[in-house]
This record gives sequence, C-alpha cells and structure tokens, in this order.
Amino acid sequence: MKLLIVIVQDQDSLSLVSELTEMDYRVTKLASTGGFLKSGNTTLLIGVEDEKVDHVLSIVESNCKTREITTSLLTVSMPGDTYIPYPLEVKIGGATVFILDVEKHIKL
Ligand code: 2BA
Ligand code: 2BA
Repeated sequence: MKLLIVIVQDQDSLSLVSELTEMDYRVTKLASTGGFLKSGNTTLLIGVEDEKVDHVLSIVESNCKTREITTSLLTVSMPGDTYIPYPLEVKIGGATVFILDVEKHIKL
C-alpha cells in the first residue's frame, strides 16, 4: 500500500475529491498553508493499493491546473524604513505529490 500526499490549490480540490470518491478511493482532506505564498491550499491524504497509484495520479492530473499568479509578496526596503510591494510572478501546481510506502494499514 502507498500513501499519497497531494498538495493542490483550493479551487481544484472540490472536483478532485468528488472524482476520487466516485471512483471509490478513500480520501482525507486537510486545510493547509503554503510556506512561500502564505495562503491556503489543500492537502489530500490518499491511501491506496500499489497498483492503483497510477490511476489516482491520472485523476489528480486531470483535475489540477497550473496557474500563473502575480503576488506582491516581496518587499524592498526604502530609506526611512518604508517597504513597497514588489510584484512577483509565480507558477503554482498542478499538484505536488509525495508517494510514501505504508508499513501497515489498520482500522481499530
Ligand atoms: P472509514 O473507512 O472508517 O474512514 C473514516 C475516515 O478515515 C474517512 O472519512 C477518511 O477521512 C479517512 N480514511 C479512511 N481510509 C482512508 C484512506 N485509505 N486514505 C485516506 N483517508 C482515509 P470519510 O471519507 O468521510 O468516510 C467515512 C466513512 O464512509 C468511511 O469510514 C467508510 O465507511 C465510508 N466510505 C468512505 N468512502 C467511501 C466510498 N468511496 N464508498 C463507500 N463508502 C465509503
Ligand atoms: P507555496 O509554498 O505557497 O508555494 C507556491 C508557489 O510559489 C510554488 O508552487 C512555487 O511555484 C513558488 N515557490 C515556492 N517556494 C519558492 C521559492 N523559495 N522561490 C521561488 N518560488 C517559490 P508549487 O511548487 O506548485 O507548490 C505549491 C504548494 O505545494 C506550495 O505552496 C507548498 O505548500 C507545497 N509544496 C511544494 N513543494 C513542496 C515540498 N517540497 N515540500 C512541502 N510542500 C511543498
């Protein structure tokens, strides 16, 4: 068995979770925050049998789009301790996926 940790944008998470559930996969959805943009994203935990990993990945891929956003995250220091926003183009996702081996899966 594998545990997939899938980090996606909030906008994509609803359709992704719906399709995974329809396909009979079990999913746990966590609200998370990206360290760089410091804005919300969604982390999904998906425990699946090894042979189903590729199918799950194809569902993730078809539901998650890459987006370019402009953020004013960075600031530059000006004389007199003032900071001005510095626009920054960032390309986010599709999805960031970690695949871990599961030693044991039990229900108590
Ligand atoms: P359980 O199987 O006891 O699962 C309880 C919760 O544990 C799930 O909540 C889910 O958040 C998490 N979970 C379980 N197995 C997982 C896995 N392999 N990977 C990731 N997370 C996992 P829910 O998804 O809200 O499900 C609540 C209950 O509804 C489940 O209890 C199960 O009895 C049933 N269920 C869930 N998905 C189903 C499906 N696709 N078809 C039929 N029944 C489903
Ligand atoms: P954030 O950390 O908010 O990052 C959002 C996007 O900003 C990233 O998209 C990337 O394009 C850019 N970015 C992140 N750190 C950067 C840096 N130090 N310099 C320049 N640009 C940077 P994605 O790579 O698609 O990542 C989307 C979200 O997935 C991330 O949100 C983070 O929450 C998570 N993530 C990505 N890689 C990860 C990793 N290796 N470990 C844990 N979480 C990760």
